[in-house]
Amino acid sequence: TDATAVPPAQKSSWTNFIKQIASFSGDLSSLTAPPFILSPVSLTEFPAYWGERPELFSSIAEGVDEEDRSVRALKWFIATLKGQYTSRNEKMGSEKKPLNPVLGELFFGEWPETETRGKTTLTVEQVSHHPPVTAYRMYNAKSGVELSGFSGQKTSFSGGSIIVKQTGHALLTLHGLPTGKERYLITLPRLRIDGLWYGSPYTELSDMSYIQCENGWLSTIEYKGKGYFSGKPHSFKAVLTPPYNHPAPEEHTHVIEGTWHETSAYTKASGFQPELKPGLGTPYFTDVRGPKEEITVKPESEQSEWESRKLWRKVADGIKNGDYEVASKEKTKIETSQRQMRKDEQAAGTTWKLKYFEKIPHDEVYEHLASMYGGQPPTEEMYVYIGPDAVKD
Ligand code: HCR
Repeated sequence: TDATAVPPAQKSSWTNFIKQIASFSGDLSSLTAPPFILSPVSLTEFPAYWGERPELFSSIAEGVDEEDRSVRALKWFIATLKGQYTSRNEKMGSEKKPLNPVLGELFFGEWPETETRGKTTLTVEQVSHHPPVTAYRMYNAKSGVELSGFSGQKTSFSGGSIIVKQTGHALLTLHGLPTGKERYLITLPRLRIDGLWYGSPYTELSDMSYIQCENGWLSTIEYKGKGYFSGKPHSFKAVLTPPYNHPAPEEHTHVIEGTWHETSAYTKASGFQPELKPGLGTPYFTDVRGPKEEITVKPESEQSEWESRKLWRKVADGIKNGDYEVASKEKTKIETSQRQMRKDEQAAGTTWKLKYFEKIPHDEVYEHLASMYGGQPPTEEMYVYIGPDAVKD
């Protein structure tokens, strides 16, 4: 077999890279990859995938009851997966190695207000460099829907694929419902990066992830790829179950099956029949074949030196223009200045201070919600948003 997607001049460097990955477990970001696989986009931009269906996000709060809101939360979550996991393949031809954010790197953006929705804003901060950890907060003030979370990766190599265990979690909070606030824990699927040998990596999801609402509704999402139960890539099956003390659990269990990059539909929706509800009335549960809305970011001339696109501009241009010498020279400049900052901090006995988030070692909301369905690990840290528009309720 031949690594067909690898430019001839980079074949040996690609083979070396794969060998390095295979003999190494941990933080992939520190490995040097051949130019053809480099992406000009920093990992701090990735949380924007959560917001690319802004109507679905803000309308979670419009659900008439807990069951309806849980359905809407699941629908929005599934609809984000295509962007999260296949958009690099669509835009750049394959999964690529994102730029490894520096500590303190920031990314801001918004999905502007329209007639049908309020404005949704996103704040992202890189809270750790090695290993990379990204904290984010997305908020729609009009509907009171907020998502906050953090994202890290533990990687290993198995059977020719990179296995990525995602660390971190997200909390979805609906503020200001007539019944008070309602919180949901969202956990993240495991990734397998296949197609490495051919030089055209793509991401497949595996295992399970959960959306646990504090009032007891639980979505269990099972991911399968090609060759497993449906034989189709990017398949999933989601089961939404009512709280344990619900009087009619069977009639209120929802089952949705399909592919997360195309369409999914109910295979069981007895009782509640949300597909008949206004606004949810399509034969599909999710249909993400149409366009999504990318985040709006203010021009670089108005950005600070810490904002991702401005910070990486010269490196990104080098990668885009195929001028890898420039890219690597500019990357070295950024890394050198970062090392100097860490040295200065050490000498002064200080540490880097986060700007928009505060780290807490144990997240009680996570602990409580994970214990409801036996989620692992039993406890986890969290980065709490402390920006000027933090919601206090
Ligand atoms: C694993 C990955 C970096 C992390 C990316 C994450 C998990 C980040 C959080 C997002 O919400 C979802 C997401 C999607 C990406 O699929 C995932 C990336 C895929 C590749 C990249 C590696 C660090 C790069 C490996 C190098 C390969 C492509 C040769």
